[in-house]
Amino acid sequence: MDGYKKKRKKKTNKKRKRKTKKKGRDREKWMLFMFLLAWAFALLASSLASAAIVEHTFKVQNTTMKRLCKEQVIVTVNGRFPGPRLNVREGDTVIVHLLNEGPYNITIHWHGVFQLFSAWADGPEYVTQCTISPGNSYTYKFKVTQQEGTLWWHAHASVLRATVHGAFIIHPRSGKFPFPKPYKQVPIILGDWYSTNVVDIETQALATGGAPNVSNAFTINGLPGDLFNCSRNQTFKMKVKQGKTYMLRMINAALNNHLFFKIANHSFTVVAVDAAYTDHYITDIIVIAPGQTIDALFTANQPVGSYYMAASTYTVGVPLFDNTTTRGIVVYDHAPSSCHPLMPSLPPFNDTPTAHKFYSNITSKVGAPHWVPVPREVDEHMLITIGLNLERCDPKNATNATCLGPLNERFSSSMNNESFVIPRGRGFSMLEAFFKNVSGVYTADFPDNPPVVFDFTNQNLSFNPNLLFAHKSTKVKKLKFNSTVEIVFQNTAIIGPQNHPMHIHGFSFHVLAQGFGNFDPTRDTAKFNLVNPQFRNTIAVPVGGWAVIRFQANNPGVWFVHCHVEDHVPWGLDMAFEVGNGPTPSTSLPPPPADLPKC
Ligand SMILES: *[C@@H]1O[C@H](CO)[C@@H](O)[C@H](O)[C@H]1NC(C)=O
Ligand SMILES: *[C@@H]1O[C@H](CO)[C@@H](O)[C@H](O)[C@H]1NC(C)=O
Ligand SMILES: *[C@@H]1O[C@H](CO)[C@@H](O)[C@H](O)[C@H]1NC(C)=O
Ligand SMILES: *[C@@H]1O[C@H](CO)[C@@H](O)[C@H](O)[C@H]1NC(C)=O
Ligand SMILES: *[C@@H]1O[C@H](CO)[C@@H](O)[C@H](O)[C@H]1NC(C)=O
Ligand SMILES: *[C@@H]1O[C@H](CO)[C@@H](O)[C@H](O)[C@H]1NC(C)=O
Ligand SMILES: *[C@@H]1O[C@H](CO)[C@@H](O)[C@H](O)[C@H]1NC(C)=O
Ligand SMILES: *[C@@H]1O[C@H](CO)[C@@H](O)[C@H](O)[C@H]1NC(C)=O
Ligand SMILES: *[C@@H]1O[C@H](CO)[C@@H](O)[C@H](O)[C@H]1NC(C)=O
Ligand SMILES: *[C@@H]1O[C@H](CO)[C@@H](O)[C@H](O)[C@H]1NC(C)=O
Ligand SMILES: *[C@@H]1O[C@H](CO)[C@@H](O)[C@H](O)[C@H]1NC(C)=O
Ligand SMILES: *[C@@H]1O[C@H](CO)[C@@H](O)[C@H](O)[C@H]1NC(C)=O
Ligand SMILES: [Cu+2]
Repeated sequence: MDGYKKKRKKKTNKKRKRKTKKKGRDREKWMLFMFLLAWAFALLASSLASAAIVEHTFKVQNTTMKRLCKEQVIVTVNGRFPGPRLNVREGDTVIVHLLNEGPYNITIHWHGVFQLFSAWADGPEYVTQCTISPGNSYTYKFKVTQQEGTLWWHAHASVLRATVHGAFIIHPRSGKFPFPKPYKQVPIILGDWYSTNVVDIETQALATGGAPNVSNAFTINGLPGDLFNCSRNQTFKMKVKQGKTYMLRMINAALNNHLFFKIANHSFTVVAVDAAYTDHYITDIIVIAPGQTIDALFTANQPVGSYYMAASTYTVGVPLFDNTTTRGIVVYDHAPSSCHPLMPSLPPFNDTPTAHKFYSNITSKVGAPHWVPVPREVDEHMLITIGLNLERCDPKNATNATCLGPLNERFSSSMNNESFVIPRGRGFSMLEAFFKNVSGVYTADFPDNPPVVFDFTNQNLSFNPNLLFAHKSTKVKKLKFNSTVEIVFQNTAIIGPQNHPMHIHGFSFHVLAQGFGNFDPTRDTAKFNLVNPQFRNTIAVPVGGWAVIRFQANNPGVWFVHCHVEDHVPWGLDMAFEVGNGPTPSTSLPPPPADLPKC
């Protein structure tokens, strides 16, 4: 943050110097005119805030932190959990030097950033880059354009994002929001905490084929809160002044859990989701899926006192989950120190009606900065089933001999019955293979439709042996530059129905409709909102239901598509789009940076 301010200042000073020189060269009678001109330019520059370079160094390292009465070595950026906050203005260029001084291979993803013509900086391991191994470095460089609001950055290798993440805030270039400027902006990063090494948990689960151990606590800005006996003094406190309006920049960085969030006796006005402005939506509860972000205003309009903010999970179809509650405190100025904060009542864990109302009710703000109309003509129609599966267990095969998944098999998951294998150990990332035309890393035959049509959401078929097993592959769907794609994400009930938050890299998409049961084109196409649908990068597909999205593939590269429930990623609930180059050099993928890590 400090670096950001310094750079900006330098630039402004340079400008001023240039102007002073010019002024000095001009004749006396022009002096007043020139002075006025310079003054006008200075005004213009400060209001339009010319694009700057925002430069940071991220040192990935082991850090010992104490939570829940136990010290734990975690991987952090610059020793912080959550990691450093990035503040940029729309139009700025971001340069982050990543130095890996930690024990694991790592990459960083800038979640929701469009990465227009900069796919090399997107980050998912073996998709756009090989990993940065311990002792090595890579510089991420990209421009942030055509979007503003709250996003975030996180590790995109193994499960390291559990502790390697932070806010990525894109301020309006003009300094103006399409609503009155809030008194203060406060990031609220919802995360989770594991009292053991998360990488060990994943390694163990992938070895056994079973479900990974669950987190021990949720956190607000890294703190579990005072419902945990050992974390009484690890409770996030937010001081407010009565009558003032605050903007919460909320991020769900938890690995596997959707979260309900409330502040006792206060309501919110949602003004943006996934860095796209929305119509003002008033609610007393926020529901946020892993990967999603929400900008919500709240006014400290209650009697002076203290009020808890609290979060717990929204979960359906998961037998074992973290059922704890994290909380922080909103403290009004002059609140008596002895007062007992009021606690909000959170919904039951499986309250799908509450979640669905929030997820489906918000609309985009037509004509707001960076608003994008829904493309009317569709070039590619896809129906993609998403859900869990099994992988056959073979007691005779050392690599998959342990069978702690359902039916003594191993957990798997798929999209259109293709269970994605991240192409490690193939010499190149998928993006390099695309750019250099190397074969053997992936194939371009991802199906447009499920291979078998069945009653997708029928739970009587959850353990039907003909439907359970999915083939392992690394397949992409090829798209022509600038083509428009419409996707029906259809949840299945295989193993059990769940809400899968689907994230697409490189694009935000319009959410045309959502519903329960099987998508029915004749009935459900009529429900499409083509006027002011949500514009998101992560859509929570209703449990036992579907969601329809549409986007324009205006960005060449290989773009990962996956469930943002971390457990489902290595099991295979992923695919990728390979978007071809446009007609000109400026609409094509540039060559890779010289320091791109090699496999
Ligand atoms: C970091 O911590 C991990 C897990 O505790 C440990 O295995 C590793 O040796 C440590 N590495 C460094 C460089 O300190
Ligand atoms: C996961 O939990 C099980 C049961 O509590 C425990 O035995 C195991 O050690 C845990 N795994 C890790 C990696 O902490
Ligand atoms: C927390 O402390 C209270 C009272 O000191 C005790 O009753 C409760 O069992 C403790 N809870 C845990 C999880 O240790
Ligand atoms: C609370 O903080 C104090 C001082 O920072 C520390 O000594 C104490 O152990 C902490 N208590 C708990 C329960 O974490
Ligand atoms: C949370 O889960 C634990 C163990 O799974 C259980 O003992 C406990 O009663 C649950 N608590 C709540 C509030 O559901
Ligand atoms: C404030 O919240 C408490 C606890 O949630 C509730 O009992 C009370 O009715 C609320 N008061 C007002 C004025 O909303
Ligand atoms: C929002 O939810 C309410 C109540 O469930 C419903 O009546 C209304 O139509 C919804 N609005 C939108 C835009 O989805
Ligand atoms: C596990 O072993 C079986 C039988 O050898 C094999 O068919 C299956 O493909 C193996 N699993 C994976 C992930 O390859
Ligand atoms: C064992 O499983 C691995 C993958 O898990 C697979 O590649 C290999 O072919 C299997 N070997 C045999 C003998 O089935
Ligand atoms: C998935 O593919 C396998 C073959 O790899 C097939 O046996 C199975 O029926 C297919 N399942 C579905 C749901 O399409
Ligand atoms: C891509 O499509 C947009 C609008 O649909 C259009 O404005 C733009 O010119 C197109 N770009 C190219 C290179 O065709
Ligand atoms: C880490 O990266 C190195 C170099 O690319 C590779 O050899 C190694 O297998 C990777 N380790 C893991 C655990 O993926
Ligand atoms: Cu999922």
